[in-house]
Amino acid sequence: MLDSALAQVDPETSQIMRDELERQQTTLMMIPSENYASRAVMRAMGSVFTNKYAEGYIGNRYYNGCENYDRIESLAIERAKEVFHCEHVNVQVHTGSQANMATYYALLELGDRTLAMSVDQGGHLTHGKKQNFSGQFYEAHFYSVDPDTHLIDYDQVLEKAKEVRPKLILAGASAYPRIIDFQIFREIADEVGAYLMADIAHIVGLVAAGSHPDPVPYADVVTSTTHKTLRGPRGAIITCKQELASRIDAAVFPGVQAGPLMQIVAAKAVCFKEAQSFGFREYQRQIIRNCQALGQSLIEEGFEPVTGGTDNHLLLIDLTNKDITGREAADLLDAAGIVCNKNLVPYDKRSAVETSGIRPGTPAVTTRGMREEQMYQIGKWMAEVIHKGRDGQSTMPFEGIEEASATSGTHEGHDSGSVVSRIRAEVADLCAQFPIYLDLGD
Ligand code: DSN
Repeated sequence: MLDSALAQVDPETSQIMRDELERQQTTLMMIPSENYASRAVMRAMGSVFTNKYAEGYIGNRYYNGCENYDRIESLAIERAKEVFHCEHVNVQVHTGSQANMATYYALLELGDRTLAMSVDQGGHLTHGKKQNFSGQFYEAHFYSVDPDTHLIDYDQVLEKAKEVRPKLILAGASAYPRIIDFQIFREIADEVGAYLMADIAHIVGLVAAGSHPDPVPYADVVTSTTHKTLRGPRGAIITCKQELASRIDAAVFPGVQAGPLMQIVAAKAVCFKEAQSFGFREYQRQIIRNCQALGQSLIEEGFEPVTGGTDNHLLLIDLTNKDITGREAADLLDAAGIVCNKNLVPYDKRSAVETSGIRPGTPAVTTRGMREEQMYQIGKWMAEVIHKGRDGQSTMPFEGIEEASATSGTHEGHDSGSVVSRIRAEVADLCAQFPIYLDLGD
């Protein structure tokens, strides 16, 4: 990766890459949609498969010389089918958003009605937001979470489905900390004659490991990323029933894409193998245990997770009772080396730029080997940063880390800036105990 060839050809890019490696090594990656891909996955991404066009599908390409591309795509498909027990899978689709776009394109006519969770309640941009294709080309309707429990209210989804009569119902979220019941969604879809699409971009690893109910038996189409809890390359897949296979494939190519990224398809093959390997199920279970431990630590500090906790890999923390916005909190935490994102909470009174919440998650820190004990400590650090770190703190990550290391452990009586600096140093110490990519910096 960071080899001498790159450094010789392009020292500037090489240096930025080294800086990013150092950032990843010395900070806590707590954005729930991020993870550390394995060396094997990264090797496949940076391989000779990047050099060739392979438009078309196996045995039916538009360019010559694709024999190894057929082999690698077949391998990825075979493995994906073993992992997801699906009838058909498209492994060419570039991203989660394009997977959703291709699905809409395959199943809907322009102007058809859709029903999904809105982005301000936990859904995704591609689930009908008006600035996105899904809100511009289709008539998007939304179901909400319950105003008190913040859980999906399946009775309300049914009521809304009967009122809207959508052609497609979408189950899935980017910021929902609880189990999604795909069987109930299937029953609702059947009641109104709609397609059911499940977007499991976030929870895919949990699903693959049996730690979250599986949508494949219930949904007509399932879309997913491969780089979040699945820990593969930045990419996506679509699985579907056999009868929709040719429509989905045609929607991906030539519908919304041309040449596939075959180096990414190769890396998907690797990640599907890793998802069947010893330890993957336990890894996914540990993600959940870690998230619950983090939630417990934060609850003890007076924080309020939306729905009271989590069943999955993320927490949505409502900061309203802490008199701090999500943006301010995320910036402070970033300065302390705890990288998470601001997020709207259901029925948020603030804008998407400010927000009232943060959305910490545990897939990446679990990949580093951290357990409940470390999550408990991270929760305490988060609380201290949010409670005491606000005044006088630079929001520049890393600033003051050397100085803070020297004074680590002498925090009583320090001002808010030094609270952040001290915790930044303690975070770096913890990261050093759970190293990643040690061999990459040479
Ligand atoms: N950006 C992803 C997330 O963080 O949830 C969704 O696309």
